[in-house]
Amino acid sequence: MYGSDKAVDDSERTAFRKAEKKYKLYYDNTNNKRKKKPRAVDLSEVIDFKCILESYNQNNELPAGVFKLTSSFGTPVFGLDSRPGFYFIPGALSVEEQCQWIRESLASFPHPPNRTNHNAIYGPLENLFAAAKEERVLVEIEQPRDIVSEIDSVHDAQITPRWKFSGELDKSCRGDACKSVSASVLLRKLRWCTLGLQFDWSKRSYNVSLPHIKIPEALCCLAKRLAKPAMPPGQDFQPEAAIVNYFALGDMLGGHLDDMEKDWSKPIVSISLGCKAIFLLGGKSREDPPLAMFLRSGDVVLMAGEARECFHGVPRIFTDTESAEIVDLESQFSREDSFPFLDYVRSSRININIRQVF
Ligand SMILES: O=C(O)CCC(=O)C(=O)O
Repeated sequence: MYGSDKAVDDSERTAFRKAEKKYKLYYDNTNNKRKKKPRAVDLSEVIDFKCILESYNQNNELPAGVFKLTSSFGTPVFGLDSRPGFYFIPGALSVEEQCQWIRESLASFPHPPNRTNHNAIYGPLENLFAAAKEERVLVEIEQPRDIVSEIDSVHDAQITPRWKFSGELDKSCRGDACKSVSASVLLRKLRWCTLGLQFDWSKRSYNVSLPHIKIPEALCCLAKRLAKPAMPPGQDFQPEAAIVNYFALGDMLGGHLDDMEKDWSKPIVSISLGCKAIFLLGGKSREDPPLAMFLRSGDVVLMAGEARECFHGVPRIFTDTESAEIVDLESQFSREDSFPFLDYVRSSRININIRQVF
């Protein structure tokens, strides 16, 4: 036999990586781009809180290992015996609320001083969404030499405008030498945006010296309301920072811990919008086999206490009509003049996770 049991691929080494590999999107027929077919995946072990809620509403029954929290929260909040501090609220947001936060996530959150993944390359970008809607392009601003030398620190490069949206693509440029890029491509390539206190990914910490504005009041109110079932009695959640993740087909969020906040008794409030996804909730070690569960638009996850020490990630989103489960969103958006939200939401997922930092 060629190879041996010892020659295990690096990616298979931990239980968490194995699960990521199991659910991640792979294609059969990778040689022929047009005929690319997503590889079938066994979803029989994925926990489905929508079904759990339906059967609970019908006959008051819950599967083994799942409990319903006794709280005054409007809709049922479920927990898992094996993961104290983890709560799942299926369908916590109405369709109208989902549309509102999808709109905000695209049209207003990625606006300076909030930073996005594009800051590192382009500096702050004003009105990305409007520019995409107007089919504008981003062009580099010619900088006098002395200004260039003043903005070469990483910090300044992130807050000094170096590019601006203009009406025309620079047709003279090609490939890497290109100094213009269309706003709609940038919108598609938006991966994250940070609200409130700014998270510095390179240092994996909050950088309070970066310019920032408070999280919008309406999002604060929503987060406070949603956080209640996981809050220590008598205390109020104080939303100070949020990370908005944007997923396109094939994107995944690898297993990680959110451990840069001071007080882990306070929950992370995590809102799902758009296409359905798989969420993996591991244990305190990557060796612990994770539980897989579906996240649909409008679902909310709370992670507090011990659950803050659990590895988690999103290996997969589903954009095909049957699996994405966004029919209600589509009909709501179709009723309004909501181009290009509808297009975006059909092929994407957005996650807003809100944190108390101190
Ligand atoms: O997208 C999700 O549902 C999870 C997001 C997450 O884990 C994070 O941003 O830390």
